[in-house]
Amino acid sequence: MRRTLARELNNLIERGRDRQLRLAVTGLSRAGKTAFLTSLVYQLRHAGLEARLDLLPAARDGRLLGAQRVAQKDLGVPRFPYDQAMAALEATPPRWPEPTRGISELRLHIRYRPERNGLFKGLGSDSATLTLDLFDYPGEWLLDLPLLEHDYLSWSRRQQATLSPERRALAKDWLEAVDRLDPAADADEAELAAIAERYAEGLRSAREEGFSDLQPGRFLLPGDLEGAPVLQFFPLPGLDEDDRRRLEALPEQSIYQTLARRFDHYRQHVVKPFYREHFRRFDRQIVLVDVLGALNAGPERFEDLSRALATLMQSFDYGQRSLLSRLFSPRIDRLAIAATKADHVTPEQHANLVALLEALLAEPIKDLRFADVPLSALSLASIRATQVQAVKHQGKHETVLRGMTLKGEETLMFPGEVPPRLPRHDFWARQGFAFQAFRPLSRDARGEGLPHIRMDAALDWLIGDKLT
Ligand SMILES: Nc1nc2c(ncn2[C@@H]2O[C@H](COP(=O)(O)OP(=O)(O)O)[C@@H](O)[C@H]2O)c(=O)[nH]1
Ligand SMILES: [Mg+2]
Repeated sequence: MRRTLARELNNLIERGRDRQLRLAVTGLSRAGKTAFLTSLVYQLRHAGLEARLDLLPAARDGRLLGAQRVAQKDLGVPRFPYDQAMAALEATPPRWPEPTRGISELRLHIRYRPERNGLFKGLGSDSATLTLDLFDYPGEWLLDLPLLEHDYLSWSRRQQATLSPERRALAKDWLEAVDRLDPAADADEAELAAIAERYAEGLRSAREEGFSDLQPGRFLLPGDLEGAPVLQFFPLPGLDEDDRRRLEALPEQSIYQTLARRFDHYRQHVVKPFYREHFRRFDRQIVLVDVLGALNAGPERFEDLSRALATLMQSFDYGQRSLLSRLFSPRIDRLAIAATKADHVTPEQHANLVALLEALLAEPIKDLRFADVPLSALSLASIRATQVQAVKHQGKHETVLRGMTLKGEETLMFPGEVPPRLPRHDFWARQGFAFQAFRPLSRDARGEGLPHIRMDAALDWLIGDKLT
C-alpha cells in the first residue's frame, strides 16, 4: 500500500517536471557543429561505459543510464547523420565527417536516476527520461536577421559599405556585370539570374578566403533552396538615399523594382519562417566559434569574424526592444558560447582561449548580460585529435602536441600562444599563429571512447539541471 502511494506520488512529481528540452547547435561553416553534435550524442549514449564525463554530475554519480535515438517528431526536417559521422571517424584511416549544409535534427531519450534528496528523499527509485531534441543549423542563417530591418535600398547601401578592397577583388566578376545595369531598364530574367549567380560566386570565394561577414546567408548555404528564383537577387551598388523617390516611382518591370520585390520575398518567405518555425522553439543554444582558425587567418579575417559574430549574436538579444523580441518572442533560457578545437593548443593556453573568445564577443556579451540571458563561455574540443606530450627543450620542460596531419604524417608541434585579448598590430607582426589540421585519432591511438575536452562541462551547462 505504502509502496504504491509512494510510486504514484513519484509519478506525479515526474509528470510535473520539464521532461523535454530542445537544444540547438549553431556556428559559422566549419566552426565544428557536426563534430560537436556527433560527440555529444556519442558521449550520452556511452555514459557510464567508455565515455568520460566527470564534469557532468549525473554521469559522475553514476545516475546517467544512457541514451537512445528515437524517431523525431518533425518529419519535415532531415535527420542528423550520426551513423555516417561515426563511420567516418571509425574508418581506417579515420576521417572527419562530411559537412552538412542545412538544418537537421535528432531526438534522444536520456535515461537517468533522479537525485534523491531534500523533500522527496527516499521516494521511489524509478528512473526518469528526458527527451532531448537536438538541432544543427548554419550560423550563416542568423546573419540574415538584420535584413528584416532593411528595405532593398538601405540593404544595397549597407552591402556596398562592407566591401573592403580585398572583398571587391573577390567580387570582381559580379561588380563588372552589375556596373552595366541601369536600374530603370526592363528586367531580363536570364540576365538577373546570371548576375545573381556571380554575386553568390563572389560570396563563396570570400568564404573560401576566410571571410565570415557575408550576406545573404542562404546564398552560401541554400539548404533546400538551391537554384530557386527567390535567391536571384543582389544589391545594386551606387544607389543613394536621395534617389529613393525616383527609384520607388519606377515601373513594376524595372530592374530596381524586380530586385526589390525579390529581396522582400526573401525576407518574408525565407528569413522569417526560419525564426518562426524553428528558432522560436529552441530552449537552449550553443554557439560554436573557431577562434583559433580565425587567429591563424590574420588580422583582416579576424576582424571580419568579429563583425559577423556581432551580427549573429543579435539573434540572442532578447532585450524588450530588440527586433527579435518584437517579431518572434523566442524563449531560449540558456546560452553557451564555445571556442572549438581547443586540442589545437596546449592545455595551459585554454584559459587564454576563453578570454579571447570573450573579448571577441565583448559587445554582444554586454547586451546579453543586460537582457539577463544566462550565458557561459568555454573552450572545448568535441573530438580531441592530439595528445599532449612533455619534452625537454634547451634544458627546459615544455608541453607540445602530438598528432597526425591530414596526410598521415606524425608531427610534434608547439602551435603558439593564444593572446588573452584582441590581438593588436604587434601580435600579427611578431608571431601569428601556426594552426594545422589534424586527422582524428585512430582507434589504436585513442583507445575506447571518443576523447574530448570539456564536452562534459558543456553538457552540464546545457542539460545538467534537467538531470537532477
Ligand atoms: N582537432 C579538431 N578538429 C576539429 C574539431 N571539431 C572540428 N574540427 C575540424 O573542423 C572541421 C569542420 O568541422 P565540422 O564539425 O564539420 O564543422 P561545421 O561546418 O560547423 O559542421 C572538421 O572537418 C575538422 O577538421 C575538434 O574537436 N578537434
Ligand atoms: Mg556541419
